[in-house]
Amino acid sequence: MRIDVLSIFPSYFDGLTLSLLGKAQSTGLLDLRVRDLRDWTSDRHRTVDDTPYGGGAGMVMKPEPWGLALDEVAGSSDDAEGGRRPTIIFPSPAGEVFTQKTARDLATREHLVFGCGRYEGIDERVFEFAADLGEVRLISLGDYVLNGGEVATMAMIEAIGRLIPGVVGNPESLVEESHEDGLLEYPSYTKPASWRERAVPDVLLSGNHAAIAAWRREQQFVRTRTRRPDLLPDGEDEHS
Ligand code: JF8
Repeated sequence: MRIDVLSIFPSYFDGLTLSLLGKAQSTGLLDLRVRDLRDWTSDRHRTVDDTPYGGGAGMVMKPEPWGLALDEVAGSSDDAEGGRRPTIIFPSPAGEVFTQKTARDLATREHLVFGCGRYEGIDERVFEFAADLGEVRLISLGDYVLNGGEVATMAMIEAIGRLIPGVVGNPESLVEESHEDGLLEYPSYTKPASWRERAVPDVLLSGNHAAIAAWRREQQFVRTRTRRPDLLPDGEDEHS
């Protein structure tokens, strides 16, 4: 999978070279290209923002650098020659909310482009123009306010990247994850069996694999009903 990121703070993404996604890049499973939006400015101050038409607080990102950047990373011959179009994602608090389902969908794409806004956002015509180059998605990380799209993009790339086949060594560890089966994960324990007077639940030491599986499932329902009842369809919370 190829992922292009456009940002005025490209060093935010240095962390994506660590750990799992760093390995995915060195093995060629993930081709991550982070670009500085200011590379597509031509004035001495490398200006990417301007005052909003109609007035109001703050600044808006100018369309011209975005147009040139998208021409280069999303309009590139590599996609178009194969008849393929990239998926162009703009993190936005006004977008659809990102979930594990969104991550699974986006993990099937060959080419993603993330456009990271700052200030009060991006000139609306950029989204219209981007739709000529690919499928445009406005996606929100959640219902709270960030200062820009970078942190949301990092979270999305991590969630998507680990679903690329081969990135997570043991594929079984993917299906046991919170949210993959619509329930929260069961609690985990390791040695020692007693720590600061706190014991590991007996069933986990019993060697009874059926009892362990049943206990874990039960814990998933208890936790989900307590912490995230919104995840349970009505009537499916009758366990314990
Ligand atoms: C932004 C550009 C976001 N869940 C979220 N809260 N806030 C944002 C966000 C995204 C882009 C920009 N300010 C300027 C905030 C997401 N995704």
